[in-house]
Amino acid sequence: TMAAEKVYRASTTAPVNIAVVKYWGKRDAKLNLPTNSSLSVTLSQSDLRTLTTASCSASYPASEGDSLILNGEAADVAGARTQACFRELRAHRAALEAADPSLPKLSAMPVRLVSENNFPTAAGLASSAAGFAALVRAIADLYELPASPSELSLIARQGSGSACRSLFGGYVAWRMGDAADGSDSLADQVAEASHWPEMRAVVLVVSAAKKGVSSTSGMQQTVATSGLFQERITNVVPRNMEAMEKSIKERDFSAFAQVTMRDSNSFHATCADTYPPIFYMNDVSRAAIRAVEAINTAAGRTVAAYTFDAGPNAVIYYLEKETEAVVGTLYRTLGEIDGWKAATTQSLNSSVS
Ligand code: 2P0
Repeated sequence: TMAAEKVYRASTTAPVNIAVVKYWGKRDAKLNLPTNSSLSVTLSQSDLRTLTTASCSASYPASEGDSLILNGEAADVAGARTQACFRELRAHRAALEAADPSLPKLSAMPVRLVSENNFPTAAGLASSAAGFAALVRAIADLYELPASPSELSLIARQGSGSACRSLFGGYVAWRMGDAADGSDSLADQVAEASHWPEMRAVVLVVSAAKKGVSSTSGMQQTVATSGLFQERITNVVPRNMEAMEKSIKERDFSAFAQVTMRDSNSFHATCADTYPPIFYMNDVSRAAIRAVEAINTAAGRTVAAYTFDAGPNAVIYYLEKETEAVVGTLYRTLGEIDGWKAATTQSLNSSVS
């Protein structure tokens, strides 16, 4: 019949987010429940985003099951985290279908996903966050689920922790929650991007190499071995979350920048305190820190903030009016440093969206 051959389809994009108070540590590895809350800035979709199309049809052979083509190549969907996302989204759709028998039975059809990043997946930028956020929203749109971004963040979190923050633009908090089933571990928006339209970020790509220690295993090792980690989750992060939210509400760049840099340093210190130690930053990363310090000293104010995730690349936050002082100086200074001769810098002066 015609109905059996119909292909249902939905496309969406999800942006990359870069944390200014970092997620590092799980209290439940299966549900991706964190040991601390975190806060991120969502970058502009024109610069860094994943585009995903989800489709389903009764004509797709059941024997093929669900599938994903990522950047033109077949990718695995059998992993427990991807399976958790599919399972939850299908259960929501099945509930709608049970309540309204006139709805097509999409929940019984295989899903095909086609996904593409507009930035190099290997560059060590937060591709899993945008990837799982796009996967979840594309299927939720396909299934016409009446779910809010926060409700979808609960599902995306199970794909990759940081993905829950990519369901919102602007400034986004992931509240750690305390329920054992994870029902209160979700993202909410602290402020729209338009609240602070002068905010910019530049990404300095040090290395396109894949990172040595994955975030998932790195944070497990930290939780198991670092004493400094206890201080971080008990005192440092709660203080940083409060100061960060205040700085955003008051558009206080100096406070925003100082908390951002100190939280990045605290995260990398707990990595160094992990046994055996984990090093994500390299000499080139440290040169970028020195360059930012020199810029702030020369300005007599804090006009730039660095932050590093689980890799050597730097993200520098600054305000639009300081573009020349920050980005201009950064490129000139880093050009004189040995490590940067082989490095590629990428100007992604993004307004957050
Ligand atoms: C963050 N990172 O808050 C921190 C800062 C890396 C350093 O979230 O195991 O890929 O999938 O939940 O989300 C990277 O960890 O880890 C991360 P999983 P995820 O952005």
